[in-house]
Amino acid sequence: AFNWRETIVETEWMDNGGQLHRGVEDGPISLVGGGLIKQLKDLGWQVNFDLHHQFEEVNALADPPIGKLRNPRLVASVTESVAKVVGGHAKNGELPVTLGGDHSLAMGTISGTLEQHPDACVVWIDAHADINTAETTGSGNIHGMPVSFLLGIETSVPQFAWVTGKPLLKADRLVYIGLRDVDAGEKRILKERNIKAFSMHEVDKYGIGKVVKMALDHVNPKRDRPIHLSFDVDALDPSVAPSTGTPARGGLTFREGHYICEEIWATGLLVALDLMEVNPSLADPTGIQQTVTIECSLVRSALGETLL
Ligand code: Z70
Ligand code: MN
Ligand code: MN
Ligand code: MN
Repeated sequence: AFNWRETIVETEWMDNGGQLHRGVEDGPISLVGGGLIKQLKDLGWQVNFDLHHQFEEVNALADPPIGKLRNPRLVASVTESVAKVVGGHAKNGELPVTLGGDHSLAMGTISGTLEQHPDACVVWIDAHADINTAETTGSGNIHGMPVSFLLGIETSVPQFAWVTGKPLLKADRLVYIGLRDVDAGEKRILKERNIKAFSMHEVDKYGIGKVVKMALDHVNPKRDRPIHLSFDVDALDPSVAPSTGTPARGGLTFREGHYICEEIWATGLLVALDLMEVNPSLADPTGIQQTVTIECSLVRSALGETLL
């Protein structure tokens, strides 16, 4: 159904407003420095690399908290810009790859995808559910909240009306894999809304092969819906990918992470990819190198690299 081989667009975003660790804005450039663009060209993609999108004018704004939310204007404005650009690339038949930056960016990327592919489903790979509301958030960090805006659960913050006012993601078009650090309020929301989530417990119980199949059977039973894959690097075990702001023990192995990407690619339905939360300032040089290398190979797996 989809043949995106002709063009891939690398969109790269600077955004560290959704959380407190400095340095996550340097994640994208570290991946590029790790050779990602050449590797994708070697796979046969035509790569348009958009360089860093800066947003200095936004950074200069005074941005006091709104309720508990930190940097709300910065994050709202950056994510809205991201939605426009990602939506524009999708409209051109290109496959946007967004390198974060923190996971609040997924508000922008997924909104952009839905604009072009209203029937798309989202596979969200993460240690965290990122579904806190303005009320349930303990940290005030917006990277812990993007899903609640995307599903229209959180509608009380006018700055984010641009996302909640649009056609929203439906709860049955979203599935999680890798969860293990979920706040009490988030657990309540997942239960109330009947949102499908495969935690590390299910990965242990069934194995990653069965989990990915069950996840796709849930969001994409006929394998006919476009897929947006949003991959937070902290889904991986910190022993595999230490350079991230909120490491949580007991995560996906190297192979489990790659297997997910390989299976999504094999559906032929991938329309957009996010790779988020790489922070090259967190970890020692060996750990940073290790994280950048695995990030590059995850992107390659999601974009068609096979083992044989
Ligand atoms: C916590 C919060 C989070 C990523 C940490 C953590 C959220 N639930 N998300 N790292 N990617 O602050 O809301
Ligand atoms: Mn672009
Ligand atoms: Mn996340
Ligand atoms: Mn996370």
